[in-house]
Amino acid sequence: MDRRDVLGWMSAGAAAGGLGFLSPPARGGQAKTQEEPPANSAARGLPPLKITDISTILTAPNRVRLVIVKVSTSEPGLYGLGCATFTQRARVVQTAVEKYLRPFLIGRDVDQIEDIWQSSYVSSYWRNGPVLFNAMSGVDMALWDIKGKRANMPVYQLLGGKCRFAAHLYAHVSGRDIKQVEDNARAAMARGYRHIRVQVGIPGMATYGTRVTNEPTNREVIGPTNPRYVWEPGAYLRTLPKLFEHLRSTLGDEIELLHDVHERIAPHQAVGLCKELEKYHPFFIEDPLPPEEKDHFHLIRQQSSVPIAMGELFNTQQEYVPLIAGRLIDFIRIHISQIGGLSPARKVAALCEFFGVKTAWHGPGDASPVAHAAQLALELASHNFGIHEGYVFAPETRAVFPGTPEVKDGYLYAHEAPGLGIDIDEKLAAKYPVTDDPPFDFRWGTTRRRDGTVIRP
Ligand code: GCO
Ligand code: MG
Repeated sequence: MDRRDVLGWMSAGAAAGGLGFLSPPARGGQAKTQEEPPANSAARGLPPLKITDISTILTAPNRVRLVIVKVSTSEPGLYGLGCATFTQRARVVQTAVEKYLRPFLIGRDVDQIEDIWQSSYVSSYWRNGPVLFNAMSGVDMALWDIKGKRANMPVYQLLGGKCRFAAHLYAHVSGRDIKQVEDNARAAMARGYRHIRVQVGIPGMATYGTRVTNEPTNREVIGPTNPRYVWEPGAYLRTLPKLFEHLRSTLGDEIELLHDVHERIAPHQAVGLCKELEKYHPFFIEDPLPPEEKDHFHLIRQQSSVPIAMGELFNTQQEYVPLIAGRLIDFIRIHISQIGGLSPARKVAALCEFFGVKTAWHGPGDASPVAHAAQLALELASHNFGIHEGYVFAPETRAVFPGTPEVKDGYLYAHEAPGLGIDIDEKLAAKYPVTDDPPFDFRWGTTRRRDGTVIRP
């Protein structure tokens, strides 16, 4: 087909209602519309379906602002759910979905997931980024959910079928001091976990990942940071090898230990830390450097065999492909909704397999249960699955999302149902509204060094 034919095909489709641009031109030059799927359509036997509505459901059970996208179809009662959660910018994602994607996509054929992704991607000339990609992810996951429901199969079947019965999880363990980390690690092991992420509080410092600081009365969750404290890396860098030494000598060699640096140290410190931790055989060390310093991963690689996990802040292929293709990381930590949903994630998973990189998708509490269900579908079907970030949702959140995957003995099990296997109780969700106070949720705040310099992040 030369360029003139393509243009003729597109305009004939547009003339037929604007929806026929994916139907091949019929013999004799006449384009078919989507109302008449081609005879060899994979949807043979199923009625053609259109997107009739796209809405957002904002809900904050357990005080985490979740953004869920619901795509409704022309089949009464058939809808899909996707995760578009960007906790710190929930309203902006909501606007992107409702004001831009909704009018752009109403009327589209629900079966054309890839084309919907590609056309949404360029529906504004400036593209990608956490807002637009989370919005697209909400739609994308919802379309996979619908396709699974239509096929009467769980999404993992559509992605190739199970190659494991469940996904290994890692438990989040932290403590005010090394001894408390050990105690909490033992408790997690007793619950069946074989993989444990360990974070220890550094007195007086806004340490990432610890629930408590040196103040025993401080019950604040220090999600990312606690702006009431400063951050200087010295004591942290001296403590971490001691933590690993202690845990290896008290817990033994069988337990897999993970740690998240959360991008707060300089490149030369990252190299030194990875070298020091090597003898304790960590399962992985996460984000020793921020994305802005990704070229320094070469230095770590040259000097240490510690497995590196990286990627939760990445948006686009321009950012993560070089690290994968350069064999500079061992686990990809991308946040699936941050890169646009399951459609790009399955491509990343396949790419990673060929470069010896395993998946460890980012999945803390600010990824909704819908995101975890979507991730799990891909993990069950990916040979190069590494580990699932274990977040045990509180009963309120589980009640809002019936079908939240089950945690058992350190494994995450899919809810065996067509589609993503997860639903939302909209009435209950409405009981946990997202409020605008405080304006930054998840207690995200600016953490600074002693002299006032802002740290990233
Ligand atoms: C992780 C992450 C999270 C992020 C959080 C930001 O590895 O789980 O680093 O804890 O800090 O998702 O909102
Ligand atoms: Mg992290």
